[in-house]
Amino acid sequence: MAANLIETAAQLGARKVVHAVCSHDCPDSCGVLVTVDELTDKAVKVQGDPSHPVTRGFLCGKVAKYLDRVYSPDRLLYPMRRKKGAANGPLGYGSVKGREPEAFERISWDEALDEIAAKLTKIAAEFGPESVLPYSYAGTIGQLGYGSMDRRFFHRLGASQLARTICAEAGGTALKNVYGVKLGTVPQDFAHAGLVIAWGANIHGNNVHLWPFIEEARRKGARLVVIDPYRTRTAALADEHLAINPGTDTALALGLMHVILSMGLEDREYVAACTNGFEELRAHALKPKHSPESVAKATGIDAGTIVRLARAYAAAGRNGSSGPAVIRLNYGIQRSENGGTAARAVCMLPLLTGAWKHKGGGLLLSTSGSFPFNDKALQMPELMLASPLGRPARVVNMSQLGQALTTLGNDPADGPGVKALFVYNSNPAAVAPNQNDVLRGMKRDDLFTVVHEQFFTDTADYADVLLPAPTFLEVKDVQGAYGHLFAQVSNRAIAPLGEARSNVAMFGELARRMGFDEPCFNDREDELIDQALKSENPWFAGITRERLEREGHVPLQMPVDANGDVLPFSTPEWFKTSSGRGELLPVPVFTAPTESRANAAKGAYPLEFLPRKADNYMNSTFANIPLHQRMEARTAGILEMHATDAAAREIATGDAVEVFNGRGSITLRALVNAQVAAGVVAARLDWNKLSANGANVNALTSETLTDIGGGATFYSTLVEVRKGQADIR
Ligand SMILES: Nc1nc2c(c(=O)[nH]1)N[C@H]1C(S)=C(S)[C@@H](COP(=O)(O)OP(=O)(O)OC[C@H]3O[C@@H](n4cnc5c(=O)[nH]c(N)nc54)[C@H](O)[C@@H]3O)O[C@H]1N2
Ligand SMILES: Nc1nc2c(c(=O)[nH]1)N[C@H]1C(S)=C(S)[C@@H](COP(=O)(O)OP(=O)(O)OC[C@H]3O[C@@H](n4cnc5c(=O)[nH]c(N)nc54)[C@H](O)[C@@H]3O)O[C@H]1N2
Ligand code: SF4
Ligand SMILES: [Mo]
Repeated sequence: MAANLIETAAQLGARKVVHAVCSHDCPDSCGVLVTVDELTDKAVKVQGDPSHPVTRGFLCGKVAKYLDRVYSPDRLLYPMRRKKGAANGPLGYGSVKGREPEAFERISWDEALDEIAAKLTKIAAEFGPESVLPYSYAGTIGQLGYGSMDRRFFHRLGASQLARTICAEAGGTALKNVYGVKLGTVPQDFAHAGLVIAWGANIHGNNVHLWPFIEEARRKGARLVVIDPYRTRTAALADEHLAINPGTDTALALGLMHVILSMGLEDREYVAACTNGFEELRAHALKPKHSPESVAKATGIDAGTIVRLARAYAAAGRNGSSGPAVIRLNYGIQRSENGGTAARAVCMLPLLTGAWKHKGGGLLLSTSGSFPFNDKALQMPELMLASPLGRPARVVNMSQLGQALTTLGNDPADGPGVKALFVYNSNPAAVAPNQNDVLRGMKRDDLFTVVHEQFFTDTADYADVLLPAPTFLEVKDVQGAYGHLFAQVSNRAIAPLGEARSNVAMFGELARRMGFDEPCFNDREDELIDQALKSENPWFAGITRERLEREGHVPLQMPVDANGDVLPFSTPEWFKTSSGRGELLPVPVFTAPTESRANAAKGAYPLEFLPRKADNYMNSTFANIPLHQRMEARTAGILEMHATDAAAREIATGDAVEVFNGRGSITLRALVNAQVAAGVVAARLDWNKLSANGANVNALTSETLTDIGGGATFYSTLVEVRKGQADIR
């Protein structure tokens, strides 16, 4: 493969082709071939790696246009400092139209690092190092960029630890509770399925490289059923769309179990060999409250459909005439108050039918547990003991940033208030829940804020010091995936633009300024990659940096069956739970979210709100790129609502509407359509400063945490809607 690349480069003359990996927070982790003009060191083309078995030569719509992002005139290219006296807050549109915001002045890296080091040192001495809060998520999911030198730095400083819960903690923990490890059906094997259920999973929008395998299965007769309260493009392309009431997936899963178990459709042999707690679950699922009729009331899906789906699910793959059933569970259902239980309940379904035994059967939530990267070597938690604290620092939950910035420290037992916020790989001003409290916190005059970014994001608006970060074309990294089983090295295709510095380089430099003299702060990319790959786990056998550099992508050495297939959970050896089996206990109990229509009667906000992701953005990333904005024009500033709810409020398509609850209000334009059922309204995530009154959907979401894992509950949000404009704040 590498030989091919070199030949291609030679044919191209002054051009070379470099293998990189898309580092965005997406299950697909695509292999990307970057064509670079060697004379100008400019990337001239990006394409999906045709030799990567999951990328298969294509990129999603967002990254196919990636050069628009890399070479955007709006890139933050130099360190900057907020001018003395410049207001701390929204910078307005100037900051996204190629002009450097007036509030900032350019400084050198030396000045920036000196200032940050001096400030952090002073704050740590005065208030204790835990008054420093790092805030990062998955701007890059490269192992080094996501968490290596940054963690070493904050551990050595004694800064608060951040619980990174905003995305996947509830579902991830649920999967581990049931299976002991984050593994699932091999994505390529979806081509062999006879029934595919996309459960809280917008495959075509968020995970498009799974789609061709599903299409292949459908050409052979498979059906695709989508369970989603919103008519996503995945739902529109499916054989059947079940518009479930938000937050009621546990009820539906129990209803399906009720039908399967009352008809005796479970796989007895598999259940006996591979599960724990079957009799308890059976007794629980067979209760009348889980009958199709009762479940229909909670979920909004009629009883006949539930029976039909349960029978089809249990029958798939059994009679030899069709392929097995596979569930693409994604993280949609776990952004809900009881989302951990819901994910656990859905995860149990293939344990009852034994769908795991068949190629293409089972369930896929995440494959991230297949990659035994040595995070301990990368992140060195033992450095906390070398910090002035001399102990592990307290943990702050990132899904409650508003509370952390506005109330932490009020009770001395919780430790100091947050005095310094260091943001990288994230745009919390736009993506964190309960935005009004988050912004109130960020506006505090006594808060020192550093933001390491590629663009002047909503969070950059609140920075005291801004540092330029590179895109994935500009750095070297090593990456796994949460939607396939190939390890990859991402090579540096071009030099960092302007004065951008990688997370690794920036935190390494800063550590030296702070006087941290441990040699680990001198490690560079190659050393870190070697450390990341150093593992006793046989799944990484033979996977070295040199091999990844040579081959681009390398499959994990997973155990295979007699046919050479990787069939997770087909046999008892796969389970890593304490019982050594698929764990059906405790039995999942359905409770409607406190913020849901089931409980709406008690409050003034009767509508369930879906504050969605955009198909052509990546959370808040790409929201400022004109080309991507054009692809998302249909839903720009739009509230989608059902005709019944619109009529009841005398709202018509095109009307300005105020969407509000006790936490905030935003202004959108109504679009009356059939994307949502009556009782549900939907709008998508955007940058605040590109929104009507400077606030996005997260002005309405809450800091309530999920039942399991302490995750965010974006999709358990009640609102009311009225015609007219919210007051501009
Ligand atoms: N284009 C694009 N791709 C992305 C992203 C993006 O922003 N844009 N984000 C990336 C990230 S960070 C992640 S975590 C993954 C996430 O990928 P997904 O897990 O697919 O994430 P969501 O879009 O949050 O949720 C999926 C679907 O769940 C539905 N849903 C909401 N509430 C419920 C419920 O109670 N029950 C059921 N059954 N469904 C519900 C939503 O309407 C949504 O269509 O995608 C990644 N890929
Ligand atoms: N309403 C609502 N809110 C949500 C969600 C939702 O569906 N609805 N989804 C939630 C989910 S699942 C997630 S994962 C979070 C995502 O939240 P975030 O992780 O904050 O994701 P992004 O909005 O993509 O912002 C990532 C930022 O990192 C920057 N970045 C990229 N690469 C680098 C790098 O190498 N170094 C540095 N320093 N910066 C870099 C990008 O420019 C970008 O601005 O949002 C959550 N918020
Ligand atoms: S965002 Fe996802 S689908 Fe798009 S190129 Fe990156 S990894 Fe592939
Ligand atoms: Mo996410």
